Amino acid sequence: MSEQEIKDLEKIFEERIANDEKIEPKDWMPEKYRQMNIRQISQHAHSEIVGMLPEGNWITRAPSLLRKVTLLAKVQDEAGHGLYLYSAAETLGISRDEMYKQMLTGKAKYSSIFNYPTLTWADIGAIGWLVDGAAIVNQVSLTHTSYGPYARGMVRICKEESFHQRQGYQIMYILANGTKEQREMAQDALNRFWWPALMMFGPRDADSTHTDQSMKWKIKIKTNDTLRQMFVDQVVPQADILGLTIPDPDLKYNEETGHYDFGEIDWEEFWQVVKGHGICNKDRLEAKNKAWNEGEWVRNAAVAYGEKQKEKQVKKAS
Ligand code: FAQ
Repeated sequence: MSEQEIKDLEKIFEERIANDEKIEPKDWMPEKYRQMNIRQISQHAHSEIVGMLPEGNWITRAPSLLRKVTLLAKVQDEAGHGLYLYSAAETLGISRDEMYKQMLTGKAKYSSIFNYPTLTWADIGAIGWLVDGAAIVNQVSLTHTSYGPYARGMVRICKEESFHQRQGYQIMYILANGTKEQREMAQDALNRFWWPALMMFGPRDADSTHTDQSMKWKIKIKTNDTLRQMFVDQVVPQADILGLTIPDPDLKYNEETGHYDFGEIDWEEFWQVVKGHGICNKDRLEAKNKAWNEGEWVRNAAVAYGEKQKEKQVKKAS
């Protein structure tokens, strides 16, 4: 393709973005746009898949049969989200195997939040309320992202995440209105998950590598700081209803801006976790590698079954 032809295609692409048109898999797109989407969508998929581990840890210990089936269904939903997202990324020309290997080898990132342990049952409530809550704030904005398959995947994922958020909040509500020990357990979970939940939105806008270009191409619709503020504004009144205290002495409603001001995030901790030095980074990757290795026979059996079915169809047709 000549330089002029590429320039013309770039112009058409930029116009389509400006007009809020969705970019579809077979459309022409700049290579950088393709790569940025692969990066974000695959990291998002890895987060869903690794995110099954902290909650999966409590399935056998959930306090009742109802809690057990609900948690089981939630964790299965997260697997489904991972699969939609891998499929969306595959439409950009990368294979699922390649993405998965990037995650297993620690080359690809996944959300920092899943490197924190789940120590008590209240942590399952805090994850549903805060982690799914933060995920929804981010993902509702991503339903308007410019890449069609990602945007459509987000619509369905958000519906399921809002159910997850409610089940988490309901766990917190029951605990917060229970015995003294239960209230203390709920408060302790909030204390440990509050700051990591705020870190899910990524570095400050001023320190973010990708935000400017992502916003230009409408891969991201809102910046990290904007989404973080939306989350804080949404969650503070919810904590008040629970009668729990958000562990931030600087948290205060600002009459002038109409938003809650909040304290400084420990960015040193954030980058340590992102770089692989969080409490559970090593365990998470070990668990995923173990599952991958031990599941080899299942994958082989599925491929063999698929081939047999194909042979049967060919025989029928001939
Ligand atoms: N953790 O330039 P930016 C869920 C990395 S929800 C780890 O600002 P960007 C649901 C970033 O990748 C959680 N790494 O990056 C669930 C980049 O590294 P790179 C997943 C982080 O992309 C609930 C570098 O720092 N949601 O799973 C984090 O513009 C319960 C510079 O940062 C999504 O992925 C972090 N927190 O903005 C499942 C949503 N933050 O690639 C189970 C889609 C930043 O240059 C249970 N993603 N980094 O090596 C996004 O919206 C964006 O990618 C952000 C980051 C906002 C996460």
